[in-house]
Amino acid sequence: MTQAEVPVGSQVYTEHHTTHKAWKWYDYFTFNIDHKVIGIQYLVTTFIFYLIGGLMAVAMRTELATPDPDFLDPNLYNAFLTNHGTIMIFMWIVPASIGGFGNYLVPLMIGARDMAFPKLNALAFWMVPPAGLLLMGSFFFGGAQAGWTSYPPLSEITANTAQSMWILSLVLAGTSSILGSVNFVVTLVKMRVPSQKWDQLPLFCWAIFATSILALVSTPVLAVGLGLLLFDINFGTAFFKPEAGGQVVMYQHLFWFYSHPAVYLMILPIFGIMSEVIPVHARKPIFGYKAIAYSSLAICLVGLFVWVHHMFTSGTPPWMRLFFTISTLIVAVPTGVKIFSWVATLWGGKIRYTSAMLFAIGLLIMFVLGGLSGVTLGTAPVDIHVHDTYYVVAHFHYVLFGGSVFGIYAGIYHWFPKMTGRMMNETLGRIHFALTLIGANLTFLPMHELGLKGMPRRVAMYDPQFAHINVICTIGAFILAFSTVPFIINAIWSWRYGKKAGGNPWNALTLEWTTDSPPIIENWEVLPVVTHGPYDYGMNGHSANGNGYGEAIPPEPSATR
Ligand code: HEM
Ligand SMILES: [Cu+2]
Repeated sequence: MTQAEVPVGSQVYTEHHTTHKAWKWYDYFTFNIDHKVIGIQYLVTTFIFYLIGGLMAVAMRTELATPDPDFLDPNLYNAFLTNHGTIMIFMWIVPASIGGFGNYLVPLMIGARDMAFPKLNALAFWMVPPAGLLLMGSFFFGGAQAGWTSYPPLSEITANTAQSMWILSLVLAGTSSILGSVNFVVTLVKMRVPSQKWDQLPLFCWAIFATSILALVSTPVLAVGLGLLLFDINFGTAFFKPEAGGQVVMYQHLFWFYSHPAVYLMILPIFGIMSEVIPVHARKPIFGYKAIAYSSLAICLVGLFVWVHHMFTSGTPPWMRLFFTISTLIVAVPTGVKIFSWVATLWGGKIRYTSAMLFAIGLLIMFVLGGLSGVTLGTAPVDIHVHDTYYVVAHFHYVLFGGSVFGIYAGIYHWFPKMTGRMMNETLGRIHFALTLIGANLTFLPMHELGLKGMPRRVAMYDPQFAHINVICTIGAFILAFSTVPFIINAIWSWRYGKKAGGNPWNALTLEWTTDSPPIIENWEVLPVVTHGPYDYGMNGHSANGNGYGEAIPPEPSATR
């Protein structure tokens, strides 16, 4: 498709769709209302936060290489610990997967020209950088030190100004995510091309739909908890101060009612990415489309009733522990359904070991390991034993790093050609993958043992008996840090000089691949028509339409040789 030249910054909406061209680099620094610009703004901004949070992790691991506190001042260690966790969750995984991929892909996957509320969308994005700046700024006031959970009374007595900035930062990020979620729900319900039925919706869209509903239910509860904490710290109230009749445990309930579902806010969109990447690179229809779509909804529903598993040791009575153990284990069922469906999709597939596919397979391995330790932790008797030890740290890094970061990378390798019009370098991608897999396992696998042997988490100094294992973890952390180098080189270099991608380099069947790469400003010259399901690889009998969508099975792509 060729477009006529237009002056940059010209009217976004034109009556005749003949005059649009891709955006220029400086448009990415403005209040742009195109969902594709916003998606890339999210992805790049959050990746910068990821690097900052990663540097904090490396500093912590350097400190932990020896039992003594000899590298970081202990207060600074606490501040790094708190901000590392906060940044990784609230400034990276959540906004990258929902804000970044969600914004870029949802309208393209449903044949829409934009999100339902483009200005609201831009507003939601522009809340993220100030939220990050507030966090960074808190370091001028000692840095928030009470951990990413910020339990009172600790959070009410350490570094108050910094703690208040931390709260405001999270409230800002939470508001952004609420605005984004409203937008996704309305977009998915109202903006699909008329020919697209719900059961022809790509699974990534189903995932974003479920995630948005979950965010709408849970995020306001966090805002309430944090708001009350802010009042306690600054205005002399006593919601969480036991000496004045407040209840510390109430904070934990409010916090975990959001923050447990937050793990699904992180993982569901990533699951959505998996369901797109795997069938395309295995050339097979996804196994169990409906099971995957509905299991997202099931995970959301059950996920709202398990938060107390974080509070087994907070004076929770035994009958309640039993209830929350059971509900926690039930979540493993719909999650297992998804894992099973992906493995079944891979089974006998014509797998292309592209970087995207490698990261997807890596995710499967890491997530299964993290899921297993999760099942043990969800069981109250085990949790009581290893609570607040490195076993927990090992578990959540397997699911968060292995389950989320691997998925984000898979998504980037998969959609980079669509977003930039150019291919990424596969050799660098494989090096990136190998280093990431080795680094992550070297860092986090030994932590299981540390935890079982009793090393507490959130400490800058520890008993010398743990020293050897900690050295291994620290070496792993350096490998992990280094693993991002080939990725960054690859992304920057390929963006400018990579091989031209064309509209559909992977020969995929979902709608986003039916337009140019990168798509023109309003996505399509002529809106696409959906004639069959999104994953009909290798299936015959679907007639093609004017957009080439639904053509019989394409030949092996040139992109992967
Ligand atoms: C995107 C990936 C990551 C996420 C989502 C993540 C998340 C978290 C969270 C939520 C905490 C808990 C903070 C707290 O308990 O207050 C934490 C702690 C920690 N993380 Fe990460 N992290 C990630 C990557 C890494 C990496 C790559 C490393 C090491 C190379 C690392 C090392 C640590 C360490 C040493 C702690 C302190 C553990 C403790 O003392 O309890 N993290 N991380
Ligand atoms: Cu949980």
